[in-house]
Formats: sequence, structure tokens, C-alpha cells
Amino acid sequence: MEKVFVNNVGFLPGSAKKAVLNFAASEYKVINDRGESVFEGKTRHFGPDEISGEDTYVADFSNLTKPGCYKVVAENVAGPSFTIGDNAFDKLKKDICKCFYYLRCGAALDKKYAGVYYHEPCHLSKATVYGEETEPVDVSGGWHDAGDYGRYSTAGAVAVAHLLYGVRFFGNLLDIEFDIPKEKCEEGEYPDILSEVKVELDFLMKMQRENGSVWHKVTTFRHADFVMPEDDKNELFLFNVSSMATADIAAVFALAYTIYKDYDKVFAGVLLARALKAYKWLMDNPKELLFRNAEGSNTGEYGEAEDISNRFWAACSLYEATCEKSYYEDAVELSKRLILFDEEAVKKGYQGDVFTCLGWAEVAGLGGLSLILKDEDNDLTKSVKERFISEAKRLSINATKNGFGVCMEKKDFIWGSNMELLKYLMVLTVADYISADEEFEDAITSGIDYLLGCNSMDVSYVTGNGERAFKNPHLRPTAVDDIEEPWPGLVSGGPNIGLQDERASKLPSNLPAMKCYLDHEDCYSLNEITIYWNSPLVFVMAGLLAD
Ligand code: G3I
Ligand code: 9MR
Ligand code: ZN
Repeated sequence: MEKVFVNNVGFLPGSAKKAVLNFAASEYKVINDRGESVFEGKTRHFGPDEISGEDTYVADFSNLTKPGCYKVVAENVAGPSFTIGDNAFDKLKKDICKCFYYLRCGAALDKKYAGVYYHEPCHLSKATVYGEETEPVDVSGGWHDAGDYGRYSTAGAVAVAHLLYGVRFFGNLLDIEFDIPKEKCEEGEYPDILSEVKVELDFLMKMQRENGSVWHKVTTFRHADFVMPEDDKNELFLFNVSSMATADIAAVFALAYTIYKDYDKVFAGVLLARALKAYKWLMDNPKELLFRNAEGSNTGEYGEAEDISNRFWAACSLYEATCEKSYYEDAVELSKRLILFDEEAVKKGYQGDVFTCLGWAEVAGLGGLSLILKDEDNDLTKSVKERFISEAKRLSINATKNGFGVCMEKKDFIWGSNMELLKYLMVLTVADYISADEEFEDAITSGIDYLLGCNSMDVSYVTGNGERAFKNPHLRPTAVDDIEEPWPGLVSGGPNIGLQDERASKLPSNLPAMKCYLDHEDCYSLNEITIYWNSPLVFVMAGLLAD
């Protein structure tokens, strides 16, 4: 079918702007909302590209800067409408932050803030400590992880980290108001983003044991049926401590301390004390304590093969927060192990750089962000900066290899491919922060375009944002609440060549990577949502909208 693919949301006036056509039209025009042509141009034939499965023609209308609402039309085929203007992302930026509020666990969601998406209190019963004869523990609160109702420490810590590093790098996040209950602090009220993040921090504190270590997750034994959260009444279990969870919590509490200290000294003091306690446990327990699901349990595993990057992140973050040299020395030692790990990964064909990884498993890049913020003239910081820049160069070259200008390769289209993309956009954003570069900026814009509809699925992967936004996330409340539209601002996992759920496995096996997607609520390997797929988008948008 002949299509005009374009970002359905919009463009800042000064940014690069393009649509991609999958048919041979030599000319195109841009029309305004009165149907008048305001811009005409010739397409550039990029040619067939493997990842999208399309013969692509690029319509570049970067020179159209006048604010307005437009469509691209070629040979009577019109694309979806979009906005050009400084306000193009106003709705999106609020929606992607408010998603965390809708995912809150514990207290009821109030109709005043949640509207039709309110729900009763959920998951308030105490959790049984799996395999131990101890008293059940109150670990209520925080955010549901995703389409399921589990709450996982490493996933939560990483999502919080994306948001809080966003605040540290780009203060504009503090100005976004997204209509959630105001949380009081010593200095008055927290900005919305910090109120929301505090919900998860309070929960993560409950996940820390007396001895400083951290439980890997709290979930029912098996995933809940498709029911509202308040109807999921099965027993909650706290599953084993892991060194990854403990390290990630040390890191994220230290990071949070650096921000919350300006609002509430008492809360910040607790954060720092908890971070130090977790770090001490890590020092006393140098051997990795990995995590595997209990026999028969099928909730998220978030398994990792080692904990080096987690310990590295903890050391860097504590150094940044406290200036104590011993943490820097630990980070240097751990970086040597990371270099070996990276070399092994490269030998196995891995093309990225572990020092720039920002995901739920490999988190060394988050440690890098702490060093970049601290910005000292030392070898480790220098090398981390160079690694971000050379990874950004690799990515911006990748972006020139397909018609959509997206910095991904076929191998990146795995479960949560949109997060692979968003992590890359974070790297490009940070590299551009270190040393401004137009190629990095174009790759960021093209990546956002891809996410918001300029892709061969012709879909915006953010709910409620764009005429062609996906509507059927694998998300329990949405699946059962009888409300037509999901709440806005959710990022879909996106195309996955693994087609790893039953419904997805029925799709044709020869689909191009970008088309391994279906907007269906059953497709958890293609169309689920999670906190840590939304959080990197918040970081990237903050960078894009920074002055
Ligand atoms: O790392 C390998 C890579 O080397 C390989 O080339 C590639 C090709 O298969 O796979 C990569 O591993 C993938 C891994 O994620 C790393 O990203 C696995 O295939 C893939 O199955 C795995 O998916 C994870 C999924 O859980 C299943 O474990 C997702 O990243 C993760 O986001 C997702 O998390 C779930 C939670 O468990 C439960 N809550 C919902 C959440 C989102 O779906
Ligand atoms: O809903 C679950 C989703 O959040 C997870 O990402 C996914 C993988 O752990 O599992 C989903 O639950 C499915 C379960 O694994 C198998 N039976 C069907 C469940 C829901 O469709
Ligand atoms: Zn809940």
C-alpha cells in the first residue's frame, strides 16, 4: 500500500523535518489545515532498505518553519497531520510523565487526577519473604512495572535514574506540570516530577533489608489474570536479595540525594544513609549474588549474568554525591573489569560499548552520566566522555544507512526495541551535551520521528499522541477497564524479530525487522509498556526541549 510516513506529533521550527514515502513520487507538497499548499519539493530516492522492507523516498521539508498544522501529500496520498511549533511537544511531554502516576500501586488513584482511569487501592497486603520463616513485610507503594503488576527493584531503579539524570542534565523537567497530587516538602512543595519519583523511591526504601541488601522483586508467584489491580488478591512474595538490586539502589539513592537535598534535607539524609548502607553490604559481599526465578514462578526475572556494571554505577554515583575518593578508586578498579567484559562482548560480535549502556541490565552508562555531571579532569571521566562521543558517531552513521534515518540495525529489533532506540537517543543526547554536533541532533530528531510514526508500521508508538497512535497495549487495567482508549503517553515495546509470544508467533516469519509488530493486547513481546520504556523518552525530550 502506498504510504506517507511521518512523525504524527510534530517538529520544533528549527529542527530537521522529513516524511518518508514507500512509492515512486518525485514531488510532494505540504498542505496546511485549510488544504492550501505551503511548501513544495522533490523527493530523494533513498532506495530499498532491509530493516523497513520498503523502497524509500525521502521528502525533506526542513525549510518549512512557520508554525501550524500540516500534512504531507504526494500523488494524492496524504500522511497523518502534525504540528510545527515551539509547542509541538507540550502534550507529549506531560503525557509521558503522567504515565507513572497511572501506574502507581498501593493507594487508590483519585478520580480528580486519574479521571476515568482511577482505581481502588491495590496490593496492600504484606509480602511473604520467599523461603524464609520471617514475618511478612509491608512493601506497598511504587509503580507497577508494566502490563503486569510486579514491582522489580532493578527495573524501578533504572526508570528513576533516567528521570533523575534528566533532571540533573536538563532542569526544564522540573517545570513540567502534569496534574498529580502535590507532595509537601521542607521547602514547600516538590515539583511534579520529584513528587512522582518520590513514590517509587519510598517503595524502593521498603525493598531494602535491615542489613542494607535489597530484594530483587515483589510479585505474586505467577502473573495475575487480566483483572484490575485491586482484584489481584494473590499472595505477594519478596524474592531473594540480589547484588544487582543492591548496587542499583545504592546508585539511585545517592543520585536522588543530590537532587532532593535542595527540597528536603531530612528525606535526602535518609536517601544517602540508605545508599551508604547498601554500598557497605556490597563491600562486605564482593561475590556476585545473581537472581533466578523460583521453580514454577513466571513473573519477570530481570536476570543478569554479572553485577560489574551495577557496582560500577554505585561507585560512580556515590563518588558524585559525596566526593569521597575511595568511591572513585572503586570505580577505576571496576572499570578495568568492565573493559575486559567489553572486549569479550566485542569478540562475540557486540557492536556497542558497555560503558554507554543505560538499560535495565547493563547500567555502566548510568555511572558514566554521574562522572560526566561531576566533570572532573581525570582519566576515567575523559575516557567515559570519549566513549559516549564515539558511540554517538557510530549511531549517527547507522542513521544514514536506512531511509528512515533511524540509528538502529536489524539486531536492535528485540523485545523492547523502542527502548534500544531510546537508549541510543540518550547516548546521542549526552554526546551532544558534551560537544554539540548537528549530526547527533539530526539522529535524535529522526529517532523521535521514528517513534512517533515515521516508520514502516505507520504507527505512533506513544498512546494518545498522533492520529495513528497504537491503542491496544499489553496492559492489564487497559485490557479490562471497558474504556476505549488507553491513557495517553505510554511507550510501546515495539517491533521484535523474536516474535516471542503466542499471538506474535503467528505473524509471517519473513517480516522485515521494523514490521515485526502488531497492535494487539495479547502481544506482550511486541506491545507491552513498562516504566523503563517511558523514562528514557522523558530524558530525551528534556534534552530536545532544553534551551
Ligand atoms: O541480550 C540478547 C542479545 O544478545 C540477543 O542478540 C538478542 C536476540 O534474541 O536477545 C537479547 O536478549 C533479550 C533480552 O531481553 C535483553 O534485552 C531477549 O531475547 C529477550 O527475551 C529479553 O526480553 C526481556 C523480557 O522481559 C523477557 O525476559 C525484556 O528485555 C524485558 O524488558 C522484559 O521485561 C518484562 C518483565 O520481565 C515483566 N514485566 C514486563 C516487562 C516488559 O515486557
Ligand atoms: O503479562 C505478562 C507480561 O507482563 C510479561 O512481560 C510476560 C513475560 O513475562 O508475561 C505475561 O504474562 C503471560 C505469561 O507469561 C504466560 N501466560 C499469559 C500471560 C499473559 O498473557
Ligand atoms: Zn498494585
